Amino acid sequence: IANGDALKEKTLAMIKPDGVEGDYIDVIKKTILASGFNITQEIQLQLNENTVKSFYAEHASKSFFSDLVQYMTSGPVLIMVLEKANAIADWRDLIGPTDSNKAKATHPKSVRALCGLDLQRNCVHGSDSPQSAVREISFFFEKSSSGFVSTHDEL
Ligand code: RTP
Ligand code: MG
Repeated sequence: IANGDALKEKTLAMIKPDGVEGDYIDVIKKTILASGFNITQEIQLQLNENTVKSFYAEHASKSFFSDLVQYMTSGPVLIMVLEKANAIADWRDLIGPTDSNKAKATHPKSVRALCGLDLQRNCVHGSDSPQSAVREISFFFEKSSSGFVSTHDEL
């Protein structure tokens, strides 16, 4: 393939409220860029309850769902679209396991080891499959005549 762009893949990354509050935006972005991703879109938002419930709809029946909604609405988040070959799996590898304490024990170089606090407050999100990535990118961004625009109110 002559054009390397054809091999690229996009994923949705988010720095969650604890990551923004803890001043981890710059170090996480540096890690992202040093790992070969391009950041093609970014927006800082204050999510509301309905937005979080819809975004994390797959977890609606879980015991932790109401805590998750409270956590994700507790402050602004930074949402980014990351692009590179194998972006979806590579970003999941880079962030590490869901539980930040496990990340610290078994994946000490991961983002969640660096900035996560516990099982819930794990500072970052990543799409978990190609289907999730498409859904999540179009959840927050849509194509318009002027390029990609946010479908939510910017903070
Ligand atoms: P994410 O979707 O945010 O990238 O996280 P993940 O795939 O690693 O984990 P997932 O199972 O999708 O869970 C979504 C988020 O819910 C919170 N959580 N709390 N037992 C608990 O209290 C619990 N388990 C999960 C975390 O914030 C997790 O990232
Ligand atoms: Mg998940």
